[in-house]
Amino acid sequence: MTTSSGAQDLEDTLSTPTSDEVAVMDAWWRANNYLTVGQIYLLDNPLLREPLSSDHIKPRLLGHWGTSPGLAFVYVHASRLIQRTSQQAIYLAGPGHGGPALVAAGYLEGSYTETYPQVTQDGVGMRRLFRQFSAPGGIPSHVSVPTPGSIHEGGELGYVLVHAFGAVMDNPNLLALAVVGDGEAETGPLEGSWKGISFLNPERDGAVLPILHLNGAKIAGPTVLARKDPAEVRALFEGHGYDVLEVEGEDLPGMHYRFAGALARAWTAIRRIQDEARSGSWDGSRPRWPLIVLRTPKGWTGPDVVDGVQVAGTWRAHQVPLSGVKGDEAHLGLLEDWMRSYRPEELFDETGAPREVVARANPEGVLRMSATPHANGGLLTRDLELPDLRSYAVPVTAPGSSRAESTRKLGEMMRDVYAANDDRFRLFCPDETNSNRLGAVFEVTDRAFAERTTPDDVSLSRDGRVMEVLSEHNCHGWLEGYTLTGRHGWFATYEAFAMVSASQTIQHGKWLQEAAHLPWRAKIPSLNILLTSTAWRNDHNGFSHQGPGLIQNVITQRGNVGRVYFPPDANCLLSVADHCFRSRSYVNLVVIDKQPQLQWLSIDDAVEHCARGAGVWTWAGTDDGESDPDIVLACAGDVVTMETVAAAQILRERLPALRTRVVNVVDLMALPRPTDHPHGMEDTLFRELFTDHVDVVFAFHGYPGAIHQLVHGRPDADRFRVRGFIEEGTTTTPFDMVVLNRASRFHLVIDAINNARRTPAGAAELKTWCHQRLAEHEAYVVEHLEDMPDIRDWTLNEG
Ligand SMILES: Cc1ncc(C[n+]2csc(CCOP(=O)(O)OP(=O)(O)O)c2C)c(N)n1
Repeated sequence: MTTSSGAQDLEDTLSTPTSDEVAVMDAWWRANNYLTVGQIYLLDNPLLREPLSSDHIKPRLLGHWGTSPGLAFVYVHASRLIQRTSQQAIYLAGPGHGGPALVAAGYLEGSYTETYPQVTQDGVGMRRLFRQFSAPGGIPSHVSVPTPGSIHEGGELGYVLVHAFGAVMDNPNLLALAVVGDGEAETGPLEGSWKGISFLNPERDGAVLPILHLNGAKIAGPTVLARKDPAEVRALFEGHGYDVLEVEGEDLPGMHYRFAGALARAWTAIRRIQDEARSGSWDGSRPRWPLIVLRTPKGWTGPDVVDGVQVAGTWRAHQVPLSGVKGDEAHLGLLEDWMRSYRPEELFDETGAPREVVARANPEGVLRMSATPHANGGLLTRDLELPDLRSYAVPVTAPGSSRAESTRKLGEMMRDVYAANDDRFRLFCPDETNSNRLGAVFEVTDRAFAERTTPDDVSLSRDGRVMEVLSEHNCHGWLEGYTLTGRHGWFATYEAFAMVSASQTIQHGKWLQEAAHLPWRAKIPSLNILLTSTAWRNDHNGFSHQGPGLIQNVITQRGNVGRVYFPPDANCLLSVADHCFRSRSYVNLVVIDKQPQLQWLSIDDAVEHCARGAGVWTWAGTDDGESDPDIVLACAGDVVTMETVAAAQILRERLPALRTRVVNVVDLMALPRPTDHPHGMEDTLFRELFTDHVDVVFAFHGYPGAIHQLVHGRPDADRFRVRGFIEEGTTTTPFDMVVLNRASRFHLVIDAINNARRTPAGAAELKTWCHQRLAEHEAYVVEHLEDMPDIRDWTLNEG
């Protein structure tokens, strides 16, 4: 690679800060450290205008000191880089427990006061800043949603790089600075996330600069990478494809000069890679992106030895290095010495405002990392250009008379969404796009891949924009980073393995939940998750592939962020997907299998049915709609819907005197009361569907307990008899799956008879017949290794 002389000059200037620049950075850093300590310890006397007394100390000392000085050190150096280069940058703190440092950064940059005007840049505001931290009615201890500039709370460690990579995809001008904790680097998700560069395209994507912060310790012990021979660490990351730059020490100002040098090298390397790619002189090989390994002591600049024990540089510095300060004169004295060591009088003027020497470190306006719109992605969101969902409709002449692979239709829709939105839509999928029948997207784009390709590869190129990596953590985290910075996407995964990233779904849901309370946070595109290859149709893969657990997680979340949809066929899927593409700030779970399945509703009926969320399928039952039925057969989920409609047919044909009503639920969150979820249907509608006293046999795709949880508080909720996935399964036939879980059409018929308000003549005989059919099935599948033809090829014969 060649370096132009202009670029070399810039690198030289960047890598050799003047003593004035170092003084400014050091002042800002000291101010930040001072504010961090103040947030952890002080209730009052924020500027130390009087000697510290125990009255000034918080009753509960909460927060994490150890990581904070390192985070602030990197931050101020990044700010200088931004000042010099106007680089758009976003800062992600992997060790998000360093919250006070990032809150202090926003405060020093002025954006905190712009966001929260009561936290003024003076003594009064500083007192508020200190008191609110980790306090009831105040702000959380991490780099959480209320922190301006944050898209990454870092509470659950492991996701900093996935968020960073997601943020820069299709975001060519953005640099994501991602500080990785050395403890965090021990987590599975983080270990897998270094591979992000194998999917990055310098021509159209931005860059991630990982800064591995080896401060040596985690909560209670050393970290693996910090205790390794540095040569091994270097080899590890070189093996991942990075160009490793190392900075080590605690000497000042030496560290400022050395880190500035490393950052300058890293940044110019990134720009060189991008300039080459964007000017057409790139040979297409995967660039060696820079990575900085920063070795500083944990708790750098904090108390060295406390009560005769070494604290700085050890795990003891992780949280609150001086404990019991309120009642311990010696510790109080140490705290005062510590805070005064930053020379606050040099940093804050008589009013308490940051002095010029501090403020000069701040970039301007939206270039301040705490004010970047990339961290408030809704501000940048542009709606998707969406095709007309009707153009993908499956013709349905009669319900249940023909089969189609529903997700294939969604794939066609996604293909056209890709084509119309080549800068703001991506599909993320752990190696299953084709398997999940979404392969139509490959008609317009490839899988993204920055590593070597061979002639045998199909739909794989550096220009591809379908994100396939065999890591649910990467897929989920990339999509989160992508949507948090304002773009749209879907994560499509086998249902069972959505549990791999379930914790991420939960954490993102929490983020959205909190963001909903902050008017300044603009709504972002929803996190859309397609759960396919579902439990019921993983008869070929077996028990390990059968697990609908994510549904349970999402419905259990607090508040109104989670939505769970069970489109029973292709047209309903199209309608639900169209809604998800447009929606904002939700977690949308869409559950539907990929195998050929019966189609029920025309596109017009599907749109109407999905808009209502639930409705009576009059053509399936024998209910006259005037008086109450004897039994309600309800269903949510594609396979169990088929079983329900089949059960209703059996009852219609073999026990016509029993009045049945079939209710299909697409929007699961229509079931709870409106006070419990915004989608909850009004009581009158609930009664129209389910009556208020007739028993309901509910066939559910997921675990039965979910329905009981959701209808809690509805009239006579005990009348709901739920069949669902009860952890019975194996490698067997599709129908055997519903039989094993006692949710087959025959089980539903027996349940209906057992719970109906009337028992018409012939009911006992029909139950006997059902038992016989089940016995027949058991014998047949063992003998023939497939389902009985009348089950396998069943279609609805409208009576
Ligand atoms: C997934 C996860 N496991 C455990 C924790 C509890 N925890 C909080 S901080 C921490 C140590 C972090 O060490 P490191 O990443 O090195 O950060 P630093 O030393 O910079 O504080 C642990 C284990 C967590 N937050 N997330």
